[in-house]
Amino acid sequence: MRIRGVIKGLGLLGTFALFLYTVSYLMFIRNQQNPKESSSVQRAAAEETILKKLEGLEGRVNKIVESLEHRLRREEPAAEPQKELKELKEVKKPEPQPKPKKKKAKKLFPNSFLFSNWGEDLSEEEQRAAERAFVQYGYNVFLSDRLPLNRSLPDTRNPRCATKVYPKQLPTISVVLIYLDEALSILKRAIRSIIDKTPAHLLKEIVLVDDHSTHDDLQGSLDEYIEVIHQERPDLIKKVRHKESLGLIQARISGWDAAVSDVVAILDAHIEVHKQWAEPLLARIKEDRTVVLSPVFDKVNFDTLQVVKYIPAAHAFDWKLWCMYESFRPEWYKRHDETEPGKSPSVMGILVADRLFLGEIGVLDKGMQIYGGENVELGIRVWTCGGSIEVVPCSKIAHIERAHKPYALDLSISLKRNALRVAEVWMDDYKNNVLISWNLPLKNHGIDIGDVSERKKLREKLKCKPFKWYMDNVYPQLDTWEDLVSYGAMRNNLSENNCIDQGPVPGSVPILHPCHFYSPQMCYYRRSGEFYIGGIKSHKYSSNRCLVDPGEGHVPGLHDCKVASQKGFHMYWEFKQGQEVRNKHSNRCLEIAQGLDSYYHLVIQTCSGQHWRIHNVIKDF
Ligand SMILES: *[C@@H]1O[C@H](CO)[C@@H](O)[C@H](O)[C@H]1NC(C)=O
Ligand SMILES: *[C@@H]1O[C@H](CO)[C@@H](O)[C@H](O)[C@H]1NC(C)=O
Ligand SMILES: [Mn+2]
Repeated sequence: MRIRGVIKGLGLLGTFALFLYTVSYLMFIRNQQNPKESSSVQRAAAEETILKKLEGLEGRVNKIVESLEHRLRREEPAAEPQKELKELKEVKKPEPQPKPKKKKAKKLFPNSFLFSNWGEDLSEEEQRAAERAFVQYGYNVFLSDRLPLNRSLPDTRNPRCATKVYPKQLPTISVVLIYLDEALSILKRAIRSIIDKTPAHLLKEIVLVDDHSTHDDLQGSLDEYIEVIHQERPDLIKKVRHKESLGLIQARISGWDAAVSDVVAILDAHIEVHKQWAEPLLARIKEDRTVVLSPVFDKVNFDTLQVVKYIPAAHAFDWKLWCMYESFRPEWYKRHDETEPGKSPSVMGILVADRLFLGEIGVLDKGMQIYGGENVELGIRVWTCGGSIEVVPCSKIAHIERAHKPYALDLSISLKRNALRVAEVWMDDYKNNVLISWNLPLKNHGIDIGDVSERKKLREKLKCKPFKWYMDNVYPQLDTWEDLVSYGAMRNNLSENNCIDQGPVPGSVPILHPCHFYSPQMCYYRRSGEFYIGGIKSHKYSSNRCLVDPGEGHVPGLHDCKVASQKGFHMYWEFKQGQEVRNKHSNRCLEIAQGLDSYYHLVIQTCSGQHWRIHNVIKDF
């Protein structure tokens, strides 16, 4: 699963400092560069990547602030995904080194993430072995191989969870572990923890789904371990091995297919379950077989393998269908009982459900490839076709957030395709939002999404509710973009190779820049008259950046729309395709004008009848 994870690692202030530092670094790069000299696509792409990360980070910092405001007394602030953090570490100032210990070995891999917080005392030979395994697996296998399989984990639950009493008679559970070239000791530890922490009379089987691993130890050595387990628990473990790698989604489906118990839990294999993880899930499904559940994940650091507690949160997504954490609905917080299950728009990937019910509603979309989007499809389908989704705070799973994944390098390719399937089958008129979010044209986007007819038939057969119902009732935080009328690059026909661009970040002055069509140049015009430059946010609680006429001078402004609105800035514009962009208050226009340097600049001035075109029209405006 994609880990838009909550990380405590850096803490709020650290994250904020890192964010600000990076922003100023970016500004530095931007200022170094004359916009007229840098039209190369590579440059733009590099910029785009940095900006994307910044956007992501900014969003998350906003969320942190929000969630802090939201629940000030909680001990664990939400933070952001490890992936972005890691990449950002490259611009982080080196921290002062602690005093060297006596006869410490030379640091052989000073730039490896593995050794930033771990491995001080290793010999050179050990460092080499640890680094080799880390590069291969994305987590610290060297350490894993040296920890007991039944190591104890801190109890990170709310203390009241331990006092809850669950019925003795509960549905039985099949635990499915999906893996592709997982480290043997990690997989064994997952198995060990499931056996040790699940009541024996409830644990019917563990289904190992091997998505065509190539490592030898996942054959012979794993089988030896299974033999040992089978001496105490005959036939507990079932192995499903794929003849070729089918991807995470197909692997999950095949795991469900092989399972036979009342309830199926489909998990990653780099996990350890916590004490009493199964009972709250099984009790909830016993009450209502149509509820699909997720435990709360704790993070296991990929380097130290230590457990970091995460607070319970809902699982949701943006319009690209990347998954992310989200607040529960206000009702959950009002109850002031952190042990109660909370409603959730979707799951992150790991899921626990009544086996037959999951089958009745169509398991997962078989037509999806590799990774991503299947969890959102499941979320929408379960909610609109008669079930519901909940996150269960008293059920905890420790999950390693890997530094890198074994599946395809660029997961966005499969996610994009899968997201388009979800849009086509489930989102009715709102499917455009997925296309807009991926910056694709509404017609002829040229991406083969495969056959969706089976999925459409399923939706009809189950008589599922419209997507509008889902947004109104399950995920109202999502901005429906209903009054969005156009999007894409904005060009003036006096200078066709230049595009409106958000300008330096941080900063509040949009500019004219040679077109590269990446997100800093994406514009969005709403029927309300708001003009966003440099991206559009998926959620109502996030803020976009609005073009404003400062009222005097000729320099256009670009400000947080909520702030601009509070301050009464002139932020509403009259615009029709191929016509002028005129401010509704000041009556001045956004135009381009040649400066003393003979280049065109973006200005606000008395309208002279200039013509602008935006790349994509959603509806006539
Ligand atoms: C781990 O297993 C060993 C051997 O069975 C046992 O002696 C030890 O107490 C166990 N440790 C924990 C933390 O359960
Ligand atoms: C820009 O477009 C307008 C309207 O189509 C046209 O009248 C004008 O000549 C164009 N200007 C240039 C420089 O092409
Ligand atoms: Mn995982």
